[in-house]
Amino acid sequence: MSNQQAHNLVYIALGANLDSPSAQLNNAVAAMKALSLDGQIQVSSYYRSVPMGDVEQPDYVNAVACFITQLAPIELLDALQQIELNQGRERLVRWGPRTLDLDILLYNQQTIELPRLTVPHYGMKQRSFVLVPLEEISPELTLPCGSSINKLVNQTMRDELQKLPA
Ligand code: PH2
Ligand code: MG
Ligand code: MG
Repeated sequence: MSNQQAHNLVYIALGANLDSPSAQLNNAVAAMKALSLDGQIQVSSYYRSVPMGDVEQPDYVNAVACFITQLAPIELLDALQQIELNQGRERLVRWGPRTLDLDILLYNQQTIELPRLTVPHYGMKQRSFVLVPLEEISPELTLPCGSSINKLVNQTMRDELQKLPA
């Protein structure tokens, strides 16, 4: 991309519900440091959450991370999918159990509509396991649609999650 900025602030949702989910998230955070311009990555607490959707499966551990990257959106998607594969991700059932899911939530304030990638993430405004950790690391955040994070989060959403000890 010709007008790609050198510094892009990105937010990533992490989720896992197989093979020691918290350890999967730890490994993913370590791997994502390589995508960060300065090697720094900000990570929320880990939250236990009941599975969304109709598939019977174990509870999830979810978190949100943010960092600055020089990668273009599709390069970032490729890198995240490689991390998912490295950690044993198999795409069997839509919304089914997985060792690791890394979803791009936000890429600067950009709206992206590509065959492989929609940003902001299409479901993020409805999901407690995304919004609550997002608010934890960025309480002042405003989404590209103009909604501020603290207006999107409510007590019902907080009550749906169990914060895990650090
Ligand atoms: N991810 C899904 C389907 N359902 N439920 C929770 N609680 N957390 C997730 O990350 C999640 C889910 C597919 O991406
Ligand atoms: Mg995904
Ligand atoms: Mg997902």
